[in-house]
Amino acid sequence: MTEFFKGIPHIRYEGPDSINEFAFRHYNPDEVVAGKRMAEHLRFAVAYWHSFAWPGGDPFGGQTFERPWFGDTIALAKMKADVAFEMFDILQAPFFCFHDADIRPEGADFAENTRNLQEIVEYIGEKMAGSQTKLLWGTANLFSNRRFMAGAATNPDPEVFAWSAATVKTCMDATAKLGGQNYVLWGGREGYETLLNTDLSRETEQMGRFLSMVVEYKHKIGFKGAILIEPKPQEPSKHQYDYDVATVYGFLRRFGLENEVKVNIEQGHAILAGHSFEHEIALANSLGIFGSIDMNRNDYQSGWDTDQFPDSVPEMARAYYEILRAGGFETGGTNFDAKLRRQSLDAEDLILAHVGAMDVCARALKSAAALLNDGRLETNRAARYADWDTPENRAMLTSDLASIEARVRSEGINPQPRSGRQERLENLWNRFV
Ligand code: XUL
Ligand code: CO
Repeated sequence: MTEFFKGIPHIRYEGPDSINEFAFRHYNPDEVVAGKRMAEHLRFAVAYWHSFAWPGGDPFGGQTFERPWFGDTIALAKMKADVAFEMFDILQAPFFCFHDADIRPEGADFAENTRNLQEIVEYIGEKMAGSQTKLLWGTANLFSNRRFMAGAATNPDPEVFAWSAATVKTCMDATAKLGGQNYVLWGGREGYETLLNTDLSRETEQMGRFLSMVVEYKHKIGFKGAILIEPKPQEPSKHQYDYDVATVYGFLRRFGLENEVKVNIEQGHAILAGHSFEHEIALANSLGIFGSIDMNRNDYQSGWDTDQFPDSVPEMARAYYEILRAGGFETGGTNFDAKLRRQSLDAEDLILAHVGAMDVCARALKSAAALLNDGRLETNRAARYADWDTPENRAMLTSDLASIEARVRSEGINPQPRSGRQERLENLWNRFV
């Protein structure tokens, strides 16, 4: 045991009436909801970077957190892993996620980075052997170091492309070794600051080839997990190429990868792109590329990615409703890509942030499942489109404009507007959340 979480009890389900802060009120892993254990529906993951690597800085000030494992040595990286696995155990977290740079010390060159990564992956592998926590996904940090300031795969300098490709190979190896269920690519610097110095055609071609190489390598090593792209419209780049789900789908089609790559949708990124979270999930589902979610919220006034823990059951219920309609997660899960506020210094804050977030998601899941089970929303939706199910109407979709014109004339078609019943449906929705 390390000292960090000393005195903090294991978190157990105690039910909605419990006044114990260190207990779940709604997340009951073994409770069956819509035919599956809650733990299997939600597939919660802790994000290594925010919880254990982030120092608490903001644009106006540096580190606020003082963690005994901060520093670039193997011994400290091992202490960080010890603390991380203690937290996973306290929370009964089913999964975690990491970037290479979160878990290993930064080396002087590529060879040292790889050695460090391998040593820590070995150590984490041993810890996982004695833990219930599995790896949801691994990824490479191709955005923090200054070498990536003009992008990774999209960099004008081919040496950065080479470094990035080599790094992703080592991170895919690490993810496969730890039994990861997905591999994620988030291209925070894959975009531009100004078009005045950017060759957009070259950069997107480079990015397409890079992604194809990732898919080829996945098959080469027999990695069974999903490759996921995480869309975000901007921040840190002024414009990012993986803007949103629709843009990513277009990109995948352009490079013939739409059956190979799915999306990891983050709530805050959806908001930054001017969408709701549920829109992005529903669209990904309809395109057959829904993979996983990063669960955090943005502050709606700030206009940037504040990565806060979720606190709104109604918002989350919309998201889980779409996830349930999509048939639930396969390899994906609910990754808390969320960080504490920089004044939340205590070890308790880290635990309670996750406890609250897990409870919010559990309540939302239960509401969404009850709504789906009630069935009225779906009956109404189906009824709204029912006229499309007649043979004559369906035939229009394989017809042509002239034939349809003839039909409108001969049948005297004269459509009458019908209510969309939005408020009635909102009233129904609100009875469940
Ligand atoms: C950044 C972000 C990343 C990705 C993984 O906004 O969400 O942490 O989830 O690189
Ligand atoms: Co994210």
